[in-house]
Amino acid sequence: MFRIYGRANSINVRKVLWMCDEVGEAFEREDWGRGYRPTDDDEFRKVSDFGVIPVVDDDGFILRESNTIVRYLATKHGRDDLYPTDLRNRARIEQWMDWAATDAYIGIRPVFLGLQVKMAQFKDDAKAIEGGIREWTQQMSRLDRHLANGTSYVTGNAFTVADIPVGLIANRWFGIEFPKPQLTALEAYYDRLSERPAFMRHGRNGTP
Ligand SMILES: N[C@@H](CCC(=O)N[C@@H](CS)C(=O)NCC(=O)O)C(=O)O
Repeated sequence: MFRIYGRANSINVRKVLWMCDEVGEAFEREDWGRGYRPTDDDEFRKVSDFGVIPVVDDDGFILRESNTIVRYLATKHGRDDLYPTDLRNRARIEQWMDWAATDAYIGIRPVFLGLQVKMAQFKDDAKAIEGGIREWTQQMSRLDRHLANGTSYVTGNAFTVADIPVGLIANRWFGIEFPKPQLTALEAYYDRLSERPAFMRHGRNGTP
């Protein structure tokens, strides 16, 4: 059995849920993390000592890091269409997954935790929120320019695993209220992803 540890409203758990749905991986899920049982609980630490979700247990094989889990599932299911073995096609996908987890995420954190979660540490920190908005907007404008060059998905004209983290960031961008420029290629991309039932279930489901 494929068991997912983590709350279903976490952006990183949602990558795994979306991917399971895409490849038809049956799973069971336990709620762990903010608002549920804490990840420093001894029971969680027996599974993973890193204190973050998601963690998965695939018949005794424990794995963390959401993007790695997404790629693991693609390979497990032989989905070369979603995660090609061709060196350059694969590298281009990984480039976008790395961007989503690093440069793109720097600005998102203070904005999401301050404006959406209203976490004590961020909610009154206008400077951090403003800085986050500036940084996030710059990154999303870069993504918009890339998409405006005529590609339907981030790596070309086919949906791949790269669109999972990037699509969830787009969902968060459109789901949180703050002043933002109109990014029409990004809007079109968001609507294109919305043709996928798995994205509607685990991404564009009302939770940013
Ligand atoms: N690089 C990790 C980041 C994991 C992470 O930061 N997860 C957040 C949720 S999105 C978390 O564990 N938060 C603590 C909590 O919910 O208690 C991954 O991609 O899986």
